[in-house]
Amino acid sequence: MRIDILTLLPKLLEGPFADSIMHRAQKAGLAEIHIHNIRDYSTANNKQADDYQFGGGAGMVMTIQPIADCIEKLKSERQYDEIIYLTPDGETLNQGLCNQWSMKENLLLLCGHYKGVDQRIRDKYITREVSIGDYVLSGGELAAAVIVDSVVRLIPGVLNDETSALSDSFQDHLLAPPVYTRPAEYDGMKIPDILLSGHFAKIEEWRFQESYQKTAQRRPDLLEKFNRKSDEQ
Ligand code: 6GU
Repeated sequence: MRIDILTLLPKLLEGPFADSIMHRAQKAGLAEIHIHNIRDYSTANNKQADDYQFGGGAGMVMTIQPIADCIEKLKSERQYDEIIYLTPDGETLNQGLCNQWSMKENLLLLCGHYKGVDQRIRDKYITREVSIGDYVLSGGELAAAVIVDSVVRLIPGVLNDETSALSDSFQDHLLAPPVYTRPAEYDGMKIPDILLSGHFAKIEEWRFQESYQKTAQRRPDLLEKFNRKSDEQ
C-alpha cells in the first residue's frame, strides 16, 4: 500500500512512522508513506499557501493552487482509491473504515490547518471527509498519523502474530479483556487463577466474560452492536 500525505507541517509527521510497527511495515515493503509539503507547490513568490477568508472572520484558509497542483501531480502518477480530508466536521473514524482502507492500494490524505481548505478543493477532489473524534486539534496531522497507524497495522503481514489484530478492542464490537504477564504475584497482587489453569477453553470463556462486562459498563452502545451481530449469526 502507498499512502501520500499532504500537509503544511511535515515535521509533525516525521516521528510517528519512524518506529516500531510502522517502521517495520515500511522496511518490509508492505507500506510506503510519502509526505508532501504543500508549501513546496505554491507558485506565489513568498510560497504563500493560505489567505484571509472571503466574507470576513478570524482565521486563515488554505488556498487552492498549491493543493490542487500537488493532487493533480500525484493523480497523474497513479489512481487513488480514496482522497481523504482530515477535518473535525467529517464522519467519525471507526474500525470498519480502517479495515476497508487496509485493503486499498493507494490512499491520499489531506491535512487541514487553520480554518481548513477552500471548499472548492473539497468539492473537486475529496472522496471522504474524516474526523478522529469529537474534540478539536490544531490541524489534521495528528489525525493523519492516527489513520495511517490504525490502517497499516491491519495490512496482512504487518503484525507478527496474524491473529492478534483479531482480538483488538472494537474488532468484534467488544472491548479487550485484561492481560497479565510475569510475575504471577507482585506486591501481594495475584493474577486470576484461571490463567494458570492451562485450560484453554475455560480461559477463552473467562476472557469473553471480562470483555462483555467491561463493554457493558463502559460502552453500552458497542454492546448493542455486538448483541445484534450475535443474533444474526
Ligand atoms: Cl481530522 N482535524 C482537526 N483539526 N481536529 C480534529 C480532527 C481532525 N478529528 C478530530 N478533531
